[in-house]
Amino acid sequence: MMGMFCFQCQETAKGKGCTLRGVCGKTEDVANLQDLLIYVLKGISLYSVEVRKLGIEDDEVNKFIMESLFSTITNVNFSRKDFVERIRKGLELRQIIRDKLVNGGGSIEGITHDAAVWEASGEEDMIAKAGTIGILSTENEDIRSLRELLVYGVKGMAAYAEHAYTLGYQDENIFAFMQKALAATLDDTLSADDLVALVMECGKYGVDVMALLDRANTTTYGNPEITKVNIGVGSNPGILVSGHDLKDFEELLKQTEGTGVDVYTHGEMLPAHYYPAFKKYSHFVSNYGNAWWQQDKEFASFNGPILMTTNCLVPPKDEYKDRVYTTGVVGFDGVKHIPDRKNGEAKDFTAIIEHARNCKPPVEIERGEIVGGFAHNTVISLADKVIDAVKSRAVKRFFVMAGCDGRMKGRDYYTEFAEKLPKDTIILTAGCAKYRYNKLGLGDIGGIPRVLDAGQCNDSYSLAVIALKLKEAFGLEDVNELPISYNIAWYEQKAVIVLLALLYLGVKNIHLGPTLPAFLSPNVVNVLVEKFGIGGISSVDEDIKMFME
Ligand code: FSO
Ligand code: SF4
Repeated sequence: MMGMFCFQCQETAKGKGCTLRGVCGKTEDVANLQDLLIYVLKGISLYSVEVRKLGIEDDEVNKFIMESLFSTITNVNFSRKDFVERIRKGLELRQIIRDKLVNGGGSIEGITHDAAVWEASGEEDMIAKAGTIGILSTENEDIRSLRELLVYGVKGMAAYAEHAYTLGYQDENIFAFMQKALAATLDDTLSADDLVALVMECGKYGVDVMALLDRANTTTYGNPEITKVNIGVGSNPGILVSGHDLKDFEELLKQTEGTGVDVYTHGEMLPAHYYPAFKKYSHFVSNYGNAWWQQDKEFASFNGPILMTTNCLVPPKDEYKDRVYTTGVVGFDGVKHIPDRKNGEAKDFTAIIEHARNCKPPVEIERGEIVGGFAHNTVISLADKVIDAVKSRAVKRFFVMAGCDGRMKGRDYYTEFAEKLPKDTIILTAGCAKYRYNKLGLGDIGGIPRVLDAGQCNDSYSLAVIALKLKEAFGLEDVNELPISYNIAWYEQKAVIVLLALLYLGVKNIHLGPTLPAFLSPNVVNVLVEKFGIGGISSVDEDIKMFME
């Protein structure tokens, strides 16, 4: 046994690192193969950065790096076979891009790093190699911390870039940054300050990628609208769609039309209800359940098949495993997978639709409605109302509580925090963190709901746009002068890019919980505290007092 080491998410074992098996369910071999895949991506990047200098943009490399990074995010892919295949393909691509560099007149002389030259003859070779290149192979704790912070930021960026790409939107500068950052993590001459600078630059591209995805989503599906979402069930069999991929969702809606099979959202797919393009489908019934980590119970009672378009997948229980379908970069050995689009045609969802026809309708677990759709376009159209409410002191403060939910007990904090907030405050949210308080019935202030849901985690961008617009409207110099506090919950690496994007936009005093990332060394935490006033959380009462002062 060679062990593993992963500390990329909030639930990492003992707040330090998973060493035997992931708390997420990731096995040792998969964890190590993921590390090796990242190593391969770094090796490819050493060449692709040089190839780009020759004016050559390699679409295949860009796509492969983006998808591979995405596949290593927490709860995306647990399949050993998928990672072995990706590493094999990666080594092939590394050779191709190397040849392009040579043929284009570039020099490979300086590219001597092991990541650029090692070879594997088979799976066993890969496993052996994986044991030598893990996170802990960077000995200096601060350099390791900054390298990993950068890699996790880039992983989050890749996920959002992939969603935009699927809708036909891409930005070569974003691909170039991902590759530059990956290559930089192999460079032993870079100081901690150099890496801090790259982490900040990562935030800039974080803003860009979320703006790109916002444009892709709203151009394709319209601007989210204020929407009441049913949380009950209908009487037909259904398909439950989870994850973040709207293109999959659209194609499934089209293919289920008239089949007698209803479509439901789960977790982060809830905001699909807010898009005008999906409202016309009468078989698009409701949102079933809560955040990702409750899927072990909710998938069981749903009775029908479940489509996982992205994270967060929890290793499925036997009781419903045969009803789970993965697609895109998601994978789990022994679970059915719906293949990618070919030649620009839609994915073929026939198998899951046929499966649904023979299933019982979902068991009702709750009834009622939740309201959402407060992305930037909607909130800005309500700007006068919002500004008046702030001026008249009817609204004293906004709380950005975007981010992720998770299993950890301490996350009860966020429910209690929302409940105890003074009644003249409004919560701005996005991501699956909202499930901690979106069913509490917190009321409204003069018609403005006290929980404004902008959408998925990527729609945290909307919250930043709203803050910047309010700054303008109030004629303020600095976004930090607004009556907005940030109490953000994080879980996986998309939250890392959201955080870096907020820092890039100049937001200060962000509080991050339920625990600070294990991958931040004490010195890196100090830098974040000194430069940005980043803090953790303490008790609900103390924190509310601190924020309201
Ligand atoms: Fe949640 Fe999972 Fe959207 Fe994350 S479902 S935790 S930040 O993948 O992506 O908010
Ligand atoms: Fe552990 Fe999180 Fe890594 Fe899974 S993703 S192995 S839970 S640190």
